[in-house]
Amino acid sequence: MDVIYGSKFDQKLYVLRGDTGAKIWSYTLSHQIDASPAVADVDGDGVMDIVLGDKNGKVYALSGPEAKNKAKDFLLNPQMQTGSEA
Ligand SMILES: [Ca+2]
Repeated sequence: MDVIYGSKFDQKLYVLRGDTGAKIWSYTLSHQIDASPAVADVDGDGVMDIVLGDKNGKVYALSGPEAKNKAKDFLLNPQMQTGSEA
């Protein structure tokens, strides 16, 4: 089993090999991660995805092993956004 965790310190989500602890991939969010990531197949393509939110109110849905190419983000509540991104 692999390990998924979000770091408050460098704003990154990490996916690590469960047997060795080696990094498989990471993804940098625009703000601090302030909640545990959830795993589910949200787009129904048969590949598990990772869903997590950042401190600025953005929710990210990252597609399994190709997260860097398929990363999508959207605002859960635009009124919570305080940064310059829109
Ligand atoms: Ca999927």
